[in-house]
Amino acid sequence: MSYIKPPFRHPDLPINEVGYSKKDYEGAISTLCAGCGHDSISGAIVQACYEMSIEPHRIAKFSGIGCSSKTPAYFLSNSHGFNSVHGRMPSVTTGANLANRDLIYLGVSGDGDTASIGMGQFVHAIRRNLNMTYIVMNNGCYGLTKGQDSATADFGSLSKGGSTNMFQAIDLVGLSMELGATFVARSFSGDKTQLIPLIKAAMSHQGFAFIDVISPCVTFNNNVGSTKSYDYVRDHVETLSMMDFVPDKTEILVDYAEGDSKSVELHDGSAIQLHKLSSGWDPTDRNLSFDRLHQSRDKGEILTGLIYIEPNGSELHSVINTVNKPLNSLLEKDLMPSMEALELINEDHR
Ligand SMILES: Cc1ncc(C[n+]2csc(CCOP(=O)(O)OP(=O)(O)O)c2C)c(N)n1
Ligand code: SF4
Ligand SMILES: [Mg+2]
Repeated sequence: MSYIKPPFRHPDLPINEVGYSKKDYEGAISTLCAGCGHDSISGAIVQACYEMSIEPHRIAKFSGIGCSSKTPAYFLSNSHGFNSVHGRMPSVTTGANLANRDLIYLGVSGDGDTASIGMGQFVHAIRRNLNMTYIVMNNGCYGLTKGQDSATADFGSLSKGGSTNMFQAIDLVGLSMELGATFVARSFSGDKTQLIPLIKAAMSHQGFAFIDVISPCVTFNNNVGSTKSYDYVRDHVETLSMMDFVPDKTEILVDYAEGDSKSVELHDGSAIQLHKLSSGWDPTDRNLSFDRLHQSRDKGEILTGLIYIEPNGSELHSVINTVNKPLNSLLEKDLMPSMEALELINEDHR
C-alpha cells in the first residue's frame, strides 16, 4: 500500500534547468522503518536526479523484492518503473534497455536480492556491460523477511538474536571488478556528500555502473557485533577519495594539490573530479584498485568512494551493434528484410 504525498508545496520551490522542482522527483511516503538506511539512499537518488536536471520521464527504474526493492515507490514517481520478481531485476532491465536504448536505466536491489537468488542475473548484466546504474542497498540481512543473515554478512558477525555467522561473505565490489564492471563504487547511506556525486557519475557513465551502499537495517541488524550497523560502519570507513561530479560544459575548479586530484572525463562530456585521499592509487588502473581493495579487506576496513572506472568501455548496444534508433520505434518496413537481403541470407544456408 502506498501513501501519496499531498500535492501542495511552497510555490517558490527552486526549479532546475529543465523546469522541475525537487518534488517532481519524489515518490510516495515511505513505509520503511524510521531510520532505515534505504530511505537515505532514496533521498540521495531524488537529489542526484534533480541536480542533474534529468527529465523524470527519461528515467526507467527497476527493482526485485525486498525492503530495498520497495524503494522505487518512494522516489521518481514521474518516471517509468517495473517492480519485478525476487532477483530478476537485471534480466527485466536488460530487456527494456534493448528495446529502448534512449532511457536512463536505474536498478535498485538488496544484498539478498542480488547476492543469493539474483546472483546468476547480476553477473551476466555485468559481463554484458549493460548500460545501467545498479545500486545494492546492502544491510547484510533479509530485512523484509525478518533479518536472516544474507550472503554479504561478514564471517563472524553477530545477529540480533546472538548467533554467529559461520560463512564467508561475498564482496559484491570485488566480484563486480573481477567480472569486468566498468564503474565500481562503495558508499554508506549515512554519507550523502559522497553518495550523491557517485550516483550522478554512475548515471552519466556509459555501461554497467555498480554502487554497493552499506545501508543499516535498524530493526534487525544494527546490534553490537554486526558489521553493517551504523556504529560499526562509522568506525571502520576508509575513504579513498572525495569526489565532485562536474556536468558537461562546467569549469573544473581544483582546490586540492595537483597530484592529489584526478579528472576523469565521461562519455557525455561530464567529468568526475577526484580528490584523492589515498596515495599510490589510481581508479583507472584495475590492478591497483584490486590491490587497494584487498589491503583494506585484510585490515577490516570498509573501503568507500569510486574504486574503479573504465570510462571508455563498450556497452551492450555497441558490442552487438544495434541501430542507433530505439528498437521499439522501428516500423515494420525497417524490420522486414528486402527480397535481396533475404536471398543473401538463404544463400548462406544452402
Ligand atoms: C522467489 C522468492 N523467494 C523468496 C522470497 C522471500 N523473500 C522476500 S524478500 C527476501 C530477501 C530480501 O532481502 P534483501 O534483498 O537483502 O532486501 P532487504 O529487505 O534486506 O532490503 C526474501 C528471501 C520471495 N519473495 N520470492
Ligand atoms: S526491516 Fe530493516 S531493511 Fe526493512 S525497512 Fe525496516 S530497517 Fe529497513
Ligand atoms: Mg538486505
